[in-house]
Amino acid sequence: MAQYGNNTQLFNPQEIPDGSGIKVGIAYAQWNSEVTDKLLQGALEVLEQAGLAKENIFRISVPGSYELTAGAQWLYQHHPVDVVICLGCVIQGETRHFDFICHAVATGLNGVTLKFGKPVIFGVLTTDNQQQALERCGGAHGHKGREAALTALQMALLSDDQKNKIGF
Ligand code: DLZ
Repeated sequence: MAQYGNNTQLFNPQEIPDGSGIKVGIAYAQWNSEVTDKLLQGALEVLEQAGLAKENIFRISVPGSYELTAGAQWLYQHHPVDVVICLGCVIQGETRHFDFICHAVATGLNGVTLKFGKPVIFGVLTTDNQQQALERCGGAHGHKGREAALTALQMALLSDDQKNKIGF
């Protein structure tokens, strides 16, 4: 099984679980789209490798990471998804905007998990500059979009397991 904390060795296709029975929502932010497009592409590749049909992937594009919370909430309200992946990239600027956005999206997404009792995967990069972000979506530091998709599959399957154990 893939190891967390060392994602350079992740994503041997043979290690990706069978996700053919899973429905996934993806909310992704348009800010820093040169990064979030790569995160999205990596996540979609993993879901495809897991055997998800295209019609079982529901996407919503939101303006910035701050809006990911609303996107995640709408996905659970309007689509029959088992798990939601949120993809964004917040880059430190000269002002404190970074802190407010990061705090809001982290607490917001956690709130959606608690409200719906279903997993929301935090695929939001929070970096000092664009280079650090690019290194984390297919560069020296792995691929956080692919990693988020794998986490989503694991969480969806885990919650299926839990349902089976307690009989509903
Ligand atoms: C305004 C803003 C800034 C300064 N930086 C980022 C960023 O680095 N990453 C990101 O995803 N979004 C940023 N935004 C936009 C906010 O997330 C949000 O869309 C606006 O504040 C409007 O609510």
